[in-house]
Amino acid sequence: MIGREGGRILVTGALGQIGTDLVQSLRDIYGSDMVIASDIREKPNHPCILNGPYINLDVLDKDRIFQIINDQNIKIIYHLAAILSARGEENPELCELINVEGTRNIFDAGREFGLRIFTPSSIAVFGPDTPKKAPQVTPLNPTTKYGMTKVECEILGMMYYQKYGVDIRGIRYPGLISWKSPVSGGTTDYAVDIFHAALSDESKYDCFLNGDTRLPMMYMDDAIRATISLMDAPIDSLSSARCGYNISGLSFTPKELVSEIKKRLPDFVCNYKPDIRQNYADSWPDSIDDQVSRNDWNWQSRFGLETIVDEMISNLK
Ligand code: NAD
Ligand code: AKB
Repeated sequence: MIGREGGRILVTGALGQIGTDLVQSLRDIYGSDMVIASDIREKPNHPCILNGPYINLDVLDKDRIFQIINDQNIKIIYHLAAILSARGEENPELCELINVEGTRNIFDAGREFGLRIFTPSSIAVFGPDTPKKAPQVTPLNPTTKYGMTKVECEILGMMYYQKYGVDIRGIRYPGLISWKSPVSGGTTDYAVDIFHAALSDESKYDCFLNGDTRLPMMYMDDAIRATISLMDAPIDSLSSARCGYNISGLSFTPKELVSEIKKRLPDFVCNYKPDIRQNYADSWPDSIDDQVSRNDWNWQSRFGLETIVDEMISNLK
């Protein structure tokens, strides 16, 4: 039995940065057999995924999604399969296809089978005209293709909720910092890569953003707790932000992160060599106003910069 619905949980895109952590947390709560991890990649090799069921699933294959939901008695989906910002700008057609069509397939399954669905949004929904501290409600004019797909999915989610009663919920995640899996394809990835580089023999990193780029960030443990809390919240406590709740962790610049790392690893050297990802970062806000999440489902972050740096270094060592 899972939550209110009874039945099992399916996680799409489970081999990515969030899935690796989320699958483990869900299995700790509900039991390994109740949580089916899936991804387009065929062979998982991570211990967090190998300790329970795994299915190969492309979210563009609607028939197979429906078949799995039916055969495995799925009642809840955490839909994480997506293309992130940097990879999305390299291949906008693929980004549109996977992020929007893949999500529409999951929403259609929600409509057919009466599912509860979590689908992440991102701070990338905001654009250069957003105030530096992004409000929950503000015009959404992203300049990246990735951000545009996230806005489309928030709107689509509200449409499926209002028209068909599908219980879709989402969070606008900031950049996430974690140690269990490597990251790639995003703009906030520097804040994970930098720890791997700092702990390497060379202890040197070429940062692809300039040192003063302030971005909203969050430690993965906070993000997982937010995700599970939102999915557990009573449906009538949720407001019109239900498909894209702002949540705030902390904000820092690469220079501030480097300074914290150097307190623990004094020989570490970081050079700043901004590339095209600087443009994406420059279009996003510095920080996030998350008052609506605090009011609706009692959200509050726990991890600050010093604790995150301690945790990353001790776990990666
Ligand atoms: P990730 O890139 O690490 O993982 C995505 C996974 O999706 C990969 O394992 C990939 O193999 C899989 N995938 C790609 N195409 C697929 C397909 N057609 N069918 C099935 N699987 C497919 O991404 P992540 O960081 O884990 O992000 C998960 C979600 O959270 C995404 O929607 C992302 O936009 C959102 N998000 C992430 C962050 C972050 O900092 N990690 C921030 C904001 C929002
Ligand atoms: C990315 O950098 O693309 C993601 C995000 C903020 O959505 N981490």
